[in-house]
Amino acid sequence: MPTQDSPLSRNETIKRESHLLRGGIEDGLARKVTGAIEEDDTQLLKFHGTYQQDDRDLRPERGKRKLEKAFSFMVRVRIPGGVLTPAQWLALDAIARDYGNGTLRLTSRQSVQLHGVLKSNLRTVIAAIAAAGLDTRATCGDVNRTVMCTTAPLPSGLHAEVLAIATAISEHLLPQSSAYDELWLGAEAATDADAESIYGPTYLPRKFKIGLVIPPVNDVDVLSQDLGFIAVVEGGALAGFTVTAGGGMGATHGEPATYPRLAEPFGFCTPDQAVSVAEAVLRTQRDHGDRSDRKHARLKYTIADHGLAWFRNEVEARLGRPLAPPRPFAFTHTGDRFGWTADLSTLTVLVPGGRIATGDATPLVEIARRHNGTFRITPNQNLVIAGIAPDQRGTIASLIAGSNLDPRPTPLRGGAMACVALPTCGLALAESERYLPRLAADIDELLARSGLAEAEILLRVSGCPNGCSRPYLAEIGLVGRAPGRYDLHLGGGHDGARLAPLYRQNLDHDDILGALAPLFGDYAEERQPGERFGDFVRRKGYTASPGD
Ligand code: SRM
Ligand code: SF4
Repeated sequence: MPTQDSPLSRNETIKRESHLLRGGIEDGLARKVTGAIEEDDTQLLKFHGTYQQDDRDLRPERGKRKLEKAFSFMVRVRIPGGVLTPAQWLALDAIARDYGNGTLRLTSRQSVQLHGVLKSNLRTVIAAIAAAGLDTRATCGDVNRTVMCTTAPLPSGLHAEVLAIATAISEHLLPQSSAYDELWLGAEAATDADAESIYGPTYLPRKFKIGLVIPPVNDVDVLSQDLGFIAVVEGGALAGFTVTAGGGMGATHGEPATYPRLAEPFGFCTPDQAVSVAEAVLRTQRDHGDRSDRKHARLKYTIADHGLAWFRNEVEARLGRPLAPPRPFAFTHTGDRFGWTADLSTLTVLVPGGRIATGDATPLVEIARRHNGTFRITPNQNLVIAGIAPDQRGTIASLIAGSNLDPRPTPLRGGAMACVALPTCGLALAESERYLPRLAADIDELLARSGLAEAEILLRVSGCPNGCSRPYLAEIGLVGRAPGRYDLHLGGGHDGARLAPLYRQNLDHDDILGALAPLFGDYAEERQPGERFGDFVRRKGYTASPGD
């Protein structure tokens, strides 16, 4: 736990001296001699929704030729609940084609990322995103990030109701500084005298994540969020939310003080109270989160250090009233349900690696040109095409049939997710998105050999222990350790309600298959009716890691 005397982390000074997120960004954008901006300003840029990166595939060659790294920027769009109109889809597609690397990347938090944007085009890109009625505010940085919301097709108006609350929370917790409008949208410089009444001048100690979920689906992995709202539905109507706090995935190899953690339920609120509860929790973390050690600065550590009862008291003090006790909840699954809904109004398709290559010929562009409903990005990096008009069904079905988007993936592939990792992620220790196709194909083959081709097993890969694909909640989770080497975690729940302990360390591809093959054999022979793989390995005690 930090003490009064613990020195503040460098980022705290950068934030405090930034004049509410301006820093030297303006000058950095203007400097033509480099494709990068000043290091301190890269921290501030995140609050505006963009990360400086470089193409790691090109590093050796550029290094040899004594060239600057191949710098470019990743731009992350804020899309509460992942819902886009067809016009917005077309706009993002065009921006990625004109100014990015030609791809759209659907993320594990229902956003869209553009990669490969040059510094000289950053303003144009963010302004074009604004022209499409979207923004990139607070999608990165020490603030509340994109708010997630269940996308699974539901038979009632519940989705719209919960999405509206997710959007309201997202809007309410945006930074108030006008730096974004000034830097990117050409607004007049403001004094911002009263700005940041919620965050204060140094924002949060670290990133903060919120998700809303409608059981029995747990597609947003609500227990991995700093703050979660689990819908309580009575008589078909939304009665309120059980509120959870203290989830998070990130860890660092060899540093046991960092760990993934599941959120705990601590209260209940009615729908109209959700925004104020979110603000009270955020203020609690603002005041008590660790500002000296960024590896200990998430809400999960604040709660682990002080206890849930202390935390609830702090939230209630900021809320000005007590919270009702949490209500029970149960989930059936976290994955997406692919294909058409029974009423043929909605189609869910697998997007391999969450990556969509853009261009006029892309079937999704053709669909967006005809579609009057919405696109919903799922928390598993897939896509729901919702509200399909009867006269568009045939066309949409045939456009999808001619694409890489799969409405009927194998059960394993359908439940698999990988983070971006190489070549753009500066923190990647191993491949992930580029590794998943080979890994999933080989695991599918193993499963088929054991007569398990239809087994629904949750597989997730991350290129480092930060866990951006939430691998610690998977039934089979792989966490990058070094090029071609992964730690294997086993035994998460199919419902996102149980962590997967470490099973084996530092495995290469053949080791991974070698470790899984006998487990699949046993699972085929010895599982109980309906028993999930994650439950089976826990029951059989396969989660120990001898020798590790
Ligand atoms: Fe993440 C950092 C990609 C969801 C935990 N994450 C990064 C960065 C920005 C690397 C960096 O800091 O330089 C990655 C950019 C890669 C690239 O080239 O695009 C990155 N994270 C992603 C995405 C794109 C993964 C994906 O393939 O979908 C997801 C974007 C979400 C979004 O749209 O907002 C993404 N990241 C997550 C999640 C999952 C979630 O939020 O549900 C987690 C685990 C949950 C959590 O936060 O605990 C996650 N990302 C991290 C961490 C570890 C944080 C920690 O508490 O230790 C980092 C590193 C950091 O913050 O220092 C990180
Ligand atoms: Fe990068 Fe690690 Fe996140 Fe993968 S898990 S995107 S490698 S930070």
